[in-house]
Formats: sequence, C-alpha cells, structure tokens
Amino acid sequence: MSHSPVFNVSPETLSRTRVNASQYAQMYARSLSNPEAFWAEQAQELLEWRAPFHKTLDWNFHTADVRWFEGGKLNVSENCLDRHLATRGDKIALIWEGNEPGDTRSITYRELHRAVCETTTLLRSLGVKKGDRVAIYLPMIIEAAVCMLACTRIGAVHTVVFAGFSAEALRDRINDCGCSLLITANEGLRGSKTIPLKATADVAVEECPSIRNVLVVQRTDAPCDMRPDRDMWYHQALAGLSGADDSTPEPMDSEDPMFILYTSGSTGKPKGVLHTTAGYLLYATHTFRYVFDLQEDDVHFCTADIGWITGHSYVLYGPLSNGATSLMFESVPTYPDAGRYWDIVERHKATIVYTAPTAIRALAKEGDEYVTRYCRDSIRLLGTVGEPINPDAWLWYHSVVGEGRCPIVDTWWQTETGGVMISPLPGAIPTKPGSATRPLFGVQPLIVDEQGKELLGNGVTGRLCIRFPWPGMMRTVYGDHERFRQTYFSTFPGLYFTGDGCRRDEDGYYWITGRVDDVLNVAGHRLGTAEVESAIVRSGAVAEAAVVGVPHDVKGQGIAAFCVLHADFSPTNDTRTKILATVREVISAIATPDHIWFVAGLPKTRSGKIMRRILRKIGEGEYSAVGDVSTLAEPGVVAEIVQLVETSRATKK
Ligand code: 7RM
Repeated sequence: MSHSPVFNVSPETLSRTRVNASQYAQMYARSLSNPEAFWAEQAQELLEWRAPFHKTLDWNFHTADVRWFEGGKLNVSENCLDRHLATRGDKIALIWEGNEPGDTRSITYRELHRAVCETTTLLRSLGVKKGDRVAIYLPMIIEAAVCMLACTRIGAVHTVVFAGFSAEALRDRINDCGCSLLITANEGLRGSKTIPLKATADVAVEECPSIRNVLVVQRTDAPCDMRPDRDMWYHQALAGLSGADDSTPEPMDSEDPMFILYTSGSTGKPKGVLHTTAGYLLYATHTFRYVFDLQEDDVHFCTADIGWITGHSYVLYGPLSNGATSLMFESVPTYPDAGRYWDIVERHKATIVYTAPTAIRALAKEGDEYVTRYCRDSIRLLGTVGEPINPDAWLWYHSVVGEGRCPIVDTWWQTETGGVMISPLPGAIPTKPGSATRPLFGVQPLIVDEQGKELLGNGVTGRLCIRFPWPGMMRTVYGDHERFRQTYFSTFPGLYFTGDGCRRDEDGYYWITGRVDDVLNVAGHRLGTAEVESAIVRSGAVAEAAVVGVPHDVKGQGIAAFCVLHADFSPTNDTRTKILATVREVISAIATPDHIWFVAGLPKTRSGKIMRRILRKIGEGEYSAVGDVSTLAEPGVVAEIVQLVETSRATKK
C-alpha cells in the first residue's frame, strides 16, 4: 500500500551500515544477472575451504535437483570455530542465560573449540561416523550447541528435536532417519515447569531399534533412570576418555548432508528437510552478515530455540561462522515476568533482538512498563520472524522497545529456505510496518495466480514462488525425493512454490499474507491440519475431525477442531479433556486446540472432500460468508454448525 507509513533509516544507522540503498540495488542486480559469479565470490570471501569447488551450480527445478559448489571440501565446525582462534580466540562466542534470571555462563571461541573437540572425541569413541544420524533432544543449553558442532566436525547428520515435543514425535523422527545415538538431558527447565526429558526419551527409544546409545546431559540434580547397557551420563563419559584426542575435522563435500530438521506440511507426517554442507553454511553466514548488518562488537539475541530452523541459522551457525557473539536463552519471555527479554538486554548489552510477532504481541499486552523499566540503549536493530506481523505490534516494537531509533527487519523465510529470503537491509531499505519489503541478494521471487500464470508489475496478489536456486535451499526430503519434488515443484512446474500467499504493492514491496495450503501457523510454529486431525482421532472418542486456523490475538492463529463423535461418546468436558490430552501426547502442547466443537457432520462435497473453506469462515465468525452450500452432500450441516458455534461463543462471553 503506497499510503502506509514509511520508516526511513536514521543517520546514526546509515553511518555504520554495510550497504546503502544504491549499493543494494547494484549488488542485487548483479546477483541476478550473474548469480554464479555472485555466489562463487561470496563463497570464497565468507567461508574457508579445504579444497576449491570447480562448478558453482547445477540445477533442475523439474526434477528438483540442485547442487552448489561441486568439488569443494570444507568442514562446518572448522568454519565456526578453528578459523577464528587466531583473531578471536578470547572473544565470547556464546552467552548463556539460564531459566533463572542472572544464572548465566559465557564461553569464548577457544573454550567452545575445546569443548567441541572433546565431544567429537567422545562421539567417535561411541562409533559415530560421517553420515550417521544423531538425534538431539536438549533444552537451550550450551551443550546443545557443542553437540551440534561436534556432529558437524565428524560429518554426522544431526536432527534436533524441540524439547517440547512428545515421546511419539521424538520416536517418529528418530525412526524416520534411523539415528544411532540420542543426546538428551535428565530434565529441562522452562519457567516454573520442569520437563522430564529423559523419561520422555525412554518411552520414545523403547520403539527405536536403531538407537545404540543415549547420552544424558545433567542439567539439574533430579535423578533419572539409566539403562547401563545403553545410557551414559555425558559428563562421566567425557571424564572417562583415555586422553587421546580424536577431533580432526572431517573434510566434507559441499553437497554432503549436514542436518535434517522435521517440519509440518499439508499432508501426512512431518517431513525431514535435508540441508547440505556448503550451501547451507554459506547462506546462513551471508544472510546473517547482511540482514543484521553485523558489527564486530554485536551481541546477537535471537530468542528462538535451537529446535527450530531460526535457532540453527541465527543462534548457532550464522553467528559463529561470522565470529560473532550469540546469546542463548533457556527460558520463556514471561518468566519470572514480562520484562525478562529487556532484563537480558540490559544485563548482557544486546545490540540486536530477533524474535517472533507472537512474543511481541504477548509482551505488548502486559504494558510498556515491563519494557521501559530496563535500559535498552545497547539495542541498534530489531528483527521479527515466523509469521506476518500486524502493524500495531510492529509499531509497539518500534516505538516502545526500540525507542523509535532502531530499524526493524521483518524477515520472511522457511525451514526449507535455510535462511532469510525477503527482508529489508538496515540502512538500505526504508521499512513499512507489516511488510518484509524486498528480496535479498540472489533471491528471485515471483507471484503467480492459481493457474500458475505470473502476475507482472506491482499491485498484484497471488502465490509466492521462487524461480532460481539459492545456496541455502533444502535439497530433498530425507528418504523421499519424490515427495520433495511433488510438494515444492509440481504445483507450478519449474518453480519452487513456498505455500504462502503474497502481495506486491505499488512500490514493489512484498507482503506475506499467510499460508494458502493446509498448514497452520500457531504462535510461529508450523502444524499440518492433517497431523492435528489424526491426533484428535487417536483419542478414540472422535470418528472424524476437521481442523482449521482461527484468528487469535496473541498466537496469530489458534486451532479450531470440528469433531464428529463416536456413538458411545457424548459431548462432555471429559471427552474434551481426553481429546486435549491425546493431542499433547501425540504431538505437543503447541498443537492443543483452542476450540473443540462437537458437530453432527462435516460439510463435504459429494465426492467426500471436507470443505475447509466453509469451516474457516465459520471459525472466523463470518457466518454469512460461507457462500453457496447447495452443492454439498448434506447442505443442512452448515446451518447446524453455525448455530452451535454461535451459541458456544455467546455462552463463553
Ligand atoms: C523461519 C520460519 C515458515 C512459514 C512461512 C510463512 C511464515 C515466516 C514470516 C512469515 C510472514 C514473515 N520457518 N513466515 N516468516 N510470514 N512474515 N516474516 O518461520 O518453516 O517454521 O515457517 O512461516 O508462512 O511459510 S518455518
């Protein structure tokens, strides 16, 4: 919208900025006219190679095959640690802020390097080799970073599973990629709650035949069961090493797998997004440097958990590869109160804050005083990620948190893209509240209509696609390349389809409007409707369920579940509780429905397809917008559902 407010960059920001507006335009143009030369140059400048690559890019968006930097050899942990030792050995690599305010620990590059070498030796002594898969189910503690880096040193493929996931979710991920080792902790701490990680892991591993060992980090004093033939305390295992160092970094091929991260799609089980060594590392390194306009003395506070891609790219790999200082936060934004982020900013003098719109909305609700109580003079840049940010939340973040002096980078990207794709560059691109603005270097977005016809020019709305590869893109779905091709390259042949709707305004700015597929975004977390529905049915009470997203003022999207009960169950609170408990057990608390509506039947087409569009409208409270229902198999169910939802909402208020 050309009439939305535009925030230009202050002279203060401009004076220390990496690229200005005309440099952005120049560099962007070159990254499109000669992408291979652009990325080859970035690869040489930003990474340290053991052997040079001889072919920059090989790609085919019809077969979904992409290869970058063929022939090159490098090691991720060497790039994140060893290469900084000469110049930044005593610089802080990670600052850790624990669950309790002030419980902190810092580790320099030299110390982190040492810790990673020891853990590498330990993992090798347990038989972990290049290509093996290692599951990491840990809280936000320094050991998590150490274990991830140790995997990359060996060339083992890590798969980090968010510590909030259930035993079933953990089991399925381990089995999907056949992990031989699981690294967990006895217990996690999140606010006033403890999380029984080892007990949950035990239930999972019961049904994981590929797991040979479980390493257990001792986070708290709480005891836990240990199976002597399988389980080992991490600290004891380290202490028991014979002393011989076995930490030489494995030189990896550019396209060797680096990690797998599971993410929800519109159908079936979560898919294992596979990222490879050189392309991912280069893209995380490059985007971190440019999007956050990195300065040597920055303290980067990204609030994401390492269980998500944002934690991988912008807590760990992007910052460390650049030799920056990164802050890891174990707890939640509201513990002990809504001032926690700003307390952390004040004590650790954070210069960049990168968080999710859902957190911003939750904190804004608690009032400005929780923010203004703390000194935020150190902050020079703010960032958001995970979902569209509404202009109100943007303006609060800008004026209250940033005192009106810090640019905001609204970064659009996905687990699949490895790093940021669309975002303003501070100092180069004026911002508009709610817009991710412009593509980064080498990113070629386009908007198409439902038939796949490109919508040219400005002032258009449609589906967001990308027409050319970038180094950080996922390479495959682990073990299922056809699913990869189908999901991303078959809707609009020859293009990568993001699953997002998007508008390009009169100024050529991009506005992401949200998912256009059956993927929900609940508090920045991705969930498939199919996944939640099958969890609900697992409760045994429900014959059929249909799940849709509904507007939620803090979470962005909440979950509404329309459930048809089995004959021997009644729509009571007990039934409701049973369903909620099952969803938490099968997926995690993130997937807990906000509304459960017991209905007699679901609106379906005559061929049996559930009409989610109708349920979405009802969930949004737009009862009159359900449209023509006469073609449904049983048109009468719609009026019944509307009445039920209206009544349930009226009695709640
Ligand atoms: C990094 C991450 C990806 C989905 C994506 C979008 C949504 C992410 C923004 C956004 C609007 C943003 N990975 N999304 N960032 N929507 N503006 N700045 O979130 O795989 O978990 O989710 O998130 O729908 O497709 S993710």
